[in-house]
Amino acid sequence: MAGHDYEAVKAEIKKIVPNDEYDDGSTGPVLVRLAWHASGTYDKETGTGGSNGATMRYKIESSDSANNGLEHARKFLEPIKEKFPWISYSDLWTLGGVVAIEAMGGPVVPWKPGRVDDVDDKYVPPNGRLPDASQGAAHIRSIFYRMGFNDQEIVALSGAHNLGRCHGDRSGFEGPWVPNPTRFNNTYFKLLLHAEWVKSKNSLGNEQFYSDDGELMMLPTDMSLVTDPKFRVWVEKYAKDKDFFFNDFSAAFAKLIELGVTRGPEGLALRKYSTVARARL
Ligand code: DDH
Repeated sequence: MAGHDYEAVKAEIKKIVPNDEYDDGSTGPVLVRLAWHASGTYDKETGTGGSNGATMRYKIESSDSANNGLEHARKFLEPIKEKFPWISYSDLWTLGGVVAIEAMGGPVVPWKPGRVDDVDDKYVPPNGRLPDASQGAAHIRSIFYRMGFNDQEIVALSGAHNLGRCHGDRSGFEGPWVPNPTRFNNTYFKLLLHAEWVKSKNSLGNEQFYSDDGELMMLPTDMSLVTDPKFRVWVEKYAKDKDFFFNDFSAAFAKLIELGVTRGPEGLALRKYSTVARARL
C-alpha cells in the first residue's frame, strides 16, 4: 500500500527465479502455479474463493491433492516475506507469479496490491474447485465459467503450460509440455497442433499423451483444446501470433489474480463474505 516499496519486493522475487538446484533450473513455473491455484478457487455465484486471504495457508486447502507440490513455491517465497513482513501472503503469492512470468520472458501482467491475510478458516473454499487433468472440454468449461472466464480466456490461460512440468509424485502425470520449459512463449500451442500425440499409460498407470520421441507430454485436458472446435480456434490464433497470445494471456492472468478481490475505500480488500454467500458454501 502507500509507502511500501513493491519494486523492492519484485527485485527480490526476480533473484530467486533462477535456481540450479530445483527442477529445470527455475522456481518460476511452480511460482506461477501457486498464483494460479491460490486464485482459481473463485466462484462467481457466491463470491467465495480467490487469492484474497491466502487461504492455502490452512491445511484444508493446502492438503487438496490439486495443490501437491505447491509447498515448494510457498517455501521459496518465505525468505521474501521475512524480509518484507508488511506484504500480505496473498499479495506476495500473486506477485510471485507475475514476476516469474516476466522473468521467464513472458508478458508484463498488471498487478495491484491490497489483498489481506487476516481471515479465519471459515473463509477457506471447499476442496475440488481446481481442474482435473484426466477430464475433457465440458469439465474445463464448468470450472472456468464458474470463475467467470470465456473460451478465449480459457485457452489463453492454458498457455501457461508452456512452463514447467508434471511431477509423478505430485499429480500422477509425468514430463514437460515443451523442450524449454523455463522460457515463456507460444510453443505449447504450436506443439498441440503440429506434433503427433499418442495416448498411453504413464509409469503410474494414468493416461496421458506422448510425443513420438516420448520426451514431451500433453494432459487429456490439454488435448481437448484441439479436439473441441470452439477452443481450437483460439489455439490456432495463439500458435500463429505470439504477441496476440501474450496480450490475451496478460489480461486473463491479471483478471485471474483479481478474482474475489474487492477493495474498500482505503484500497484494502474487504475481509468478509456476506452471510448469504456463507450460507451457500
Ligand atoms: Fe496447470 N497443471 N493445469 N495450469 N500448471 C500442472 C502444472 C502446471 C492443469 C493441470 C496441471 C493451468 C491449467 C491447468 C501451470 C499453470 C497453469 C500439472 C502438473 C497438472 C496436472 C503438476 C505437477 O505434477 O507438478 C489442468 C487440468 C488445467 C486446466 O485448465 C484444465 C492454468 C490456467 C495455469 C496458469 O498458470 C494460468 C504451471 C505453470 C505448471 C507447472 C508447475 C511446475 O511445477 O512445473
